[in-house]
Amino acid sequence: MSEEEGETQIPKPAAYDGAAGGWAALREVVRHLRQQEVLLKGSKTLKSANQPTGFDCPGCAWPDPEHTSSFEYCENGAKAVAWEETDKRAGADLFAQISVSELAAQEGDYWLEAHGRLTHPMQYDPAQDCYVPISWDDAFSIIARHLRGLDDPNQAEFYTSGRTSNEAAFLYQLFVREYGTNNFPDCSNMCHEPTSIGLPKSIGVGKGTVTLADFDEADLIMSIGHNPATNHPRMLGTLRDVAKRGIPIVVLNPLRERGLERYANPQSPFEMATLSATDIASHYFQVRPGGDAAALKGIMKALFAMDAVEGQVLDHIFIAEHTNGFDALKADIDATTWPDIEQISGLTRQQLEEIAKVYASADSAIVCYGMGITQHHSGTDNVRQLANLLLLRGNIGRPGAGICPLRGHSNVQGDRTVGISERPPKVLLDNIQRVCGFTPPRNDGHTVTEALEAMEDGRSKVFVAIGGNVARAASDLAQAERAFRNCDLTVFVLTKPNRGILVHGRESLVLPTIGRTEQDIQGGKAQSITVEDSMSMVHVSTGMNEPPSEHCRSETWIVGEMAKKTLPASVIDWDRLVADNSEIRDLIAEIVPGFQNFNERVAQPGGFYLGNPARNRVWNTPSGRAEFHVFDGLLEDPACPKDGQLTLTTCRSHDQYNTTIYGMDDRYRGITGRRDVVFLNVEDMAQRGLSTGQRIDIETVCEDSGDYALRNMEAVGFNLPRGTAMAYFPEANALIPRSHYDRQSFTPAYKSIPIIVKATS
Ligand SMILES: Nc1nc2c(c(=O)[nH]1)N[C@H]1C(S)=C(S)[C@@H](COP(=O)(O)OP(=O)(O)OC[C@H]3O[C@@H](n4cnc5c(=O)[nH]c(N)nc54)[C@H](O)[C@@H]3O)O[C@H]1N2
Ligand SMILES: Nc1nc2c(c(=O)[nH]1)N[C@H]1C(S)=C(S)[C@@H](COP(=O)(O)OP(=O)(O)OC[C@H]3O[C@@H](n4cnc5c(=O)[nH]c(N)nc54)[C@H](O)[C@@H]3O)O[C@H]1N2
Ligand SMILES: [Mo]
Repeated sequence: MSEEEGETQIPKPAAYDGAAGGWAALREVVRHLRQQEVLLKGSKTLKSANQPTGFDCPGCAWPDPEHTSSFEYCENGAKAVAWEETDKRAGADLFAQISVSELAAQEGDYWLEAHGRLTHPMQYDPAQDCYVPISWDDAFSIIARHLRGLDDPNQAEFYTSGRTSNEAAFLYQLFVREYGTNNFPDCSNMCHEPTSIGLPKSIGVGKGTVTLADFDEADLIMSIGHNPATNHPRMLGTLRDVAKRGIPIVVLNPLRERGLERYANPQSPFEMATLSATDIASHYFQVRPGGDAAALKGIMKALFAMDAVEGQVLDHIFIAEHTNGFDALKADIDATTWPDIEQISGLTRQQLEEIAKVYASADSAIVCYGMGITQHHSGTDNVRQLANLLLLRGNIGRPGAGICPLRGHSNVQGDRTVGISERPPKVLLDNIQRVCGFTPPRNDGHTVTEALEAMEDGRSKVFVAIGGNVARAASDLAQAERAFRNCDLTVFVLTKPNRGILVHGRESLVLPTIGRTEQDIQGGKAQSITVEDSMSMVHVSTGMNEPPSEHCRSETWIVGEMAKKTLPASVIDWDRLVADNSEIRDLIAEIVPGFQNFNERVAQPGGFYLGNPARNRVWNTPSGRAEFHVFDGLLEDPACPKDGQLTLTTCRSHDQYNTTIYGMDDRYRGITGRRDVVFLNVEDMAQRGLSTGQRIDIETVCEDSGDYALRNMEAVGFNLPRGTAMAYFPEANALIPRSHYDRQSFTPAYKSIPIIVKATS
């Protein structure tokens, strides 16, 4: 730093001094229930969250201790429930009064969705530029007319967001495959697709290998690129128990996240009464965004060095019996130099050697990870580096050890399991053909990235979504908007209106559905659904609240009616299936591997464990062994910043659920009342003469043509590594060019964008 710069005042970073959780979390639960005018109903509803006879929390996918404890929800689960249970309505009158253009002119993602629950099926009327009520029957006729009119079923895209139940998702994929396409873009494509693509190549299965019980036996937890205090708050209870046992928790995260440092359990009378808290992370290393693969290579390099001196550091017996590719991995790591590792990871050799020591002294280790690993150009390679690290010490397939991807939406894993897949496994298609008697398509379908490209250039003409908000969740907001507007028909099955419905095709339908907490009566009987959590536990969920309007329908009913109208000669008896979810489960049992005796097994308290071959050291890879993976593209990552550039990562605030904004605070990062902020390293700010509170512009450095910029943002000094920055998604998606995605999984590189910042003129 020059002398001049040295004299510049370095701003104090934004921070939150309390522990995560505690009384502040309980106060927030009450505030959010009150805001949605459901304090009483909401409190009663929350008592059934994650209970044996209640509903599965629509928040995150972290498992519950056998769904049998008496009190199993968290602050952010409560926000999700309050948001769904709201007494507010986005009724037909709202849409009659305000045109779509006027709605679109409102700023931000909070305002529209805050109107509450959708109450009527609606159709876009271009003459008035308004959504107007339509009957369900007419809505299905419009969908059928468009789908039947296409030259090729592959001209339609069928999106799923991960709240959809196993039953609805299974019916949806059955309908779409009988119709004739595998175009199943889904939220997972923007999320854990690198896990679904990378892990099978390494260990033969695309899911986590641990269960909750493993956390009781682990000697080390590594927590890489996820923020549990906000996104999986019930996980903090597990991490607290681990920390209390004196087990090290090593964190790799560019941001100092409060919830990974200290936590007071709102469900611990002692911690609440004494205002005490538990330290979570034993070691906290602030890796650069996108620097994880380099850091992991550094840790492995240190392990190889230790093994050369001490022996017994690597599990040579396991490596010999169970793996392939060890020599190639070692050669690659030997050839990777410490200066490169230090520069790209932002961590020192000494720090990485320290992690290696902690790792080598743990008998069994679990690696937990989230979007900080997956949402990069090298997302799939990153995931496979994690597998490498675990395999080197035989940390897969024994108690207290394994890999633990933190899944996103509460049933995103289940949706995939029951067939929402653009590259479906052969066994699924064979079983559909054998059991149902129609020939499903065998070609690959589209991910989100491919679907939007096809929509933009006119190859795809119809977009149907069960849930979600792709137009805001995708990268490159301008391109996503062009893609939607270029469709002949867009169909949105939603609980609440979101900005996505304003970016619609020439014809457009908004169809209101019921949520997880609400009662679904079919065939005169209350129905239950099932979901699968992050740890492959499948269990029942039963809603009990009144739906918001008599016109709201369940997703299974909507899919069944869509199928009947679109495929009059269908070989499936849709009415029989829709009338009774246990009939759907019987069909799932025949078609989806692992679901035999589904109805019987899921009726047991806590449900059942789907199993995982890698957990038993059965490797479903072509070689029948676990595969070490060489990632030699470390230095070519297009996100590696050049002089004067910063690397931007994009994350969730504490008050949001993806594109749903619950409020404007980000408590654990010390932000109140706003979202138009960019977190910057305080020395980077000083060097650029910027101060906290100043307005700045951000521009992406890229070859794509287009205006990838956010202007007039507020600079906030924060504790993150030099050369890096953070802003909130979905606003920051305007900065992410469409070409920035992982070439293996098609997942956008939301977490390593090269940018420049300057004061707003
Ligand atoms: N309340 C709430 N719960 C949620 C959601 C929500 O929006 N709100 N979303 C759900 C969904 S769909 C998902 S996928 C999950 C997401 O859960 P997370 O994976 O926790 O999601 P992010 O907010 O994206 O946070 C990523 C974390 O990674 C860190 N990080 C950023 N870049 C990097 C990097 O390059 N390397 C490393 N090591 N770390 C990095 C960030 O500092 C942050 O702490 O949560 C689910 N649960
Ligand atoms: N920059 C950046 N972008 C990201 C990410 C990031 O970290 N950074 N994360 C990515 C990730 S991990 C994900 S998963 C995607 C999220 O992408 P999506 O899953 O598409 O988006 P959500 O915001 O979760 O969808 C919210 C909408 O779902 C509807 N909804 C809620 N509950 C239900 C229900 O029970 N049924 C139905 N039918 N509809 C319902 C509501 O109307 C609500 O408006 O975003 C991705 N985008
Ligand atoms: Mo996600």
